[in-house]
Amino acid sequence: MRISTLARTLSLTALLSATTPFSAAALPEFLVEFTTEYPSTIGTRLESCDVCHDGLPPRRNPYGTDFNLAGRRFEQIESFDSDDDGFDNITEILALTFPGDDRDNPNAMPPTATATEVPTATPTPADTATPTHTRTPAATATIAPGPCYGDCNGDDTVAINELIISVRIALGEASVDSCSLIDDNGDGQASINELVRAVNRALLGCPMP
Ligand SMILES: [Ca+2]
Ligand SMILES: [Ca+2]
Ligand SMILES: [Ca+2]
Ligand SMILES: [Ca+2]
Repeated sequence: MRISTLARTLSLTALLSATTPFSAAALPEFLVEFTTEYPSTIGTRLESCDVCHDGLPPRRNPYGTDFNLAGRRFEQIESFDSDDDGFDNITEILALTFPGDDRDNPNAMPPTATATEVPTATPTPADTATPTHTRTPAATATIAPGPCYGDCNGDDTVAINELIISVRIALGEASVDSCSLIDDNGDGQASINELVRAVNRALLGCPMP
C-alpha cells in the first residue's frame, strides 16, 4: 500500500508539472530572461513577476499569455498590445509600465517631475533715451527798417516811459510834439498801428542808425 500510494503521488506530481509549465519555481528563470532581453528594466518596477502574472504565478496576465503562446520569445510579442491599453508591449517596457496590465500605461504614469524652468528674466529694455529736444533756434527777429518809432528823446531806443507818452498821445492826453517819432503818417495822432510799431521797437530795438 505504501509503495502504491507513493507511486500515485509521484504520478500526480508529474502530471501537475506537465500541465503547468510556468511553475513558480521556474518563473525566476523567465524573469532573468526578461531583464536580459530588456536591461533597462533591471532594478525597476518591471523586474517583477507582475510583468507576466496577474497576482501570484502561475496565473498569467495577457502579456504572460502572449509570451507563452509565442513560444516564450519576448521579441515576438513586442509589437503586440497584449493588455489592449493602446500601447504596444515594447513601448510599455521601455516606459517601465506593465505590458500585461491595462490600468498601467504611459498615460497613467505620473509625469516625471521636470525641473520647472526658471523663466528667463526678460531683459528690460534700457530706458529709451528720451530724445533731446532739439532746441529750435529762436526766430531771428527781423528788425523792420525805418525810424525808431516811439523814440521820444532820440537815443535810438524806446523806453517804457516813452511808450507811456505814446499811449497818452493816442488817448489825446499829450501832444504829438512830445514824441514826434510815434506819428509815422503825420496825422497828428498816435494810431494803434503806430503804437504797435513803437512797442516792437521797444522789444526788438531800433535799426542801427
Ligand atoms: Ca499595452
Ligand atoms: Ca499596460
Ligand atoms: Ca528814447
Ligand atoms: Ca499818426
